[in-house]
Amino acid sequence: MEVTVNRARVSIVQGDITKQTTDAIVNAANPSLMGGCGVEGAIHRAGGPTILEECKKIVARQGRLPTGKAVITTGGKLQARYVIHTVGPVWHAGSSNEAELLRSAYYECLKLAGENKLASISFPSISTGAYGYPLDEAARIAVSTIVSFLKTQVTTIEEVVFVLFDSRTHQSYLSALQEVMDSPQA
Ligand code: AR6
Repeated sequence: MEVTVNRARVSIVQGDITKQTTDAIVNAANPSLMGGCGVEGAIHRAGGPTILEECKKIVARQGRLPTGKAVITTGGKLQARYVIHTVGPVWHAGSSNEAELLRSAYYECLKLAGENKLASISFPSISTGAYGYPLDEAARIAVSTIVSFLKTQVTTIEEVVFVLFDSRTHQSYLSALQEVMDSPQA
């Protein structure tokens, strides 16, 4: 599925984000930036050790990455030139400002991509794996944050791709994008 928002394309595909050819891919990291499982493990495996080396330097300089913030490194051996690392919220039954933090994670990645004059970026489904965020709610937040950013911000970004690993997640994001595009404010 693909839609146009302002002049940018937003698309939803099922697949492996490490194979994407966008300028940047986003990593659903943890605050240590030292690697992990899930999409983070896949990105470090495919991208090689230079990504982790840059992450270590960032942590030495500015400390652990707070939830909802983002930093950028090389893409190493990936086809994407950059990896933007962000930390989504751990789900605590909705009692810990999770929605706002998840919105912030997406927003900060887009902002950083624009500051680096990137034209295209791919996102995984942040927080819905090990961090346990309910899928449909997370998909709505992800999609609506991207659509509203593209509508309201001056940016170099021309293409945003959601790359979802499994069919349930893929379906959830398709429904969320349909819902956002059908809503009167869209
Ligand atoms: N491409 C696209 N999506 C993927 C890939 C891939 N190659 N591999 C997994 N996913 P998770 P989180 C999906 O757990 O919930 C890590 O250990 C996966 O199916 O990677 O934000 C970090 O170090 C799911 O839909 O991220 C953190 O400690 C989605 O990516 C913690 O997990 C996110 O799942 C972050 O948890």
